[in-house]
Amino acid sequence: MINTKLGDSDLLLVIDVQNDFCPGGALAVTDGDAVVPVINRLAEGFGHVALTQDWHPAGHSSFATAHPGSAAFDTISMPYGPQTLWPDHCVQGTAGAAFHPQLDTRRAELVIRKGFRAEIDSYSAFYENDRRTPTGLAGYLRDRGLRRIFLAGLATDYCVYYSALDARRLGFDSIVIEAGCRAIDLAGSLDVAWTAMADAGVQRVGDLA
Ligand code: VGL
Ligand code: ZN
Repeated sequence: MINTKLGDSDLLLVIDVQNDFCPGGALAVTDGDAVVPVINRLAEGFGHVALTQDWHPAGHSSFATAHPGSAAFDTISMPYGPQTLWPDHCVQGTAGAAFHPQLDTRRAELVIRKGFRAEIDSYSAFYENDRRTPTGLAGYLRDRGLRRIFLAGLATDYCVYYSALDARRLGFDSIVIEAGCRAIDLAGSLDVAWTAMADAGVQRVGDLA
């Protein structure tokens, strides 16, 4: 069991709660908007909250439309490894890239944008998909003395998963709050994600009281 008494070195990292990942959005996650009231409640218990925002330029290389002959959800080979292709989503400045209107962003201390380089995708809040180009979040957390990172948001099996693994890899305690997450679940990706997270020492809690 983890100690869920929250303190000053704990941060809630809210991943990509944006319109395009919610019902009606371009890359809608089933029931994605259900995380909003959960995350709003969770955030009240934390002294520190940070948000991530998927933030792609038009024509981004992760979009199927940028690869003639390919379709959304195909996997292609990129210089940094395999890349799933997505419908156009979270284009900078569009309504789809905005946070869900009911997400309470007031207490967020940091918004970290990712996926803004045209040639590389970024699932993780910490690194681009080459697993080497940092976003700067680790430095921020270290400078602020934040050591235990609780994660919630969209999607469990992509951006939450990669962020949770990287947090652990960087030496932070990493805890995924299941009630605050929903998954894309593409070809078994959710099971893969939970198994890999457990193997890496990422903790999983159903909810916080
Ligand atoms: C995400 C696919 C593409 C996510 C972002 O937030 O999980 N998934 N871009
Ligand atoms: Zn994206």
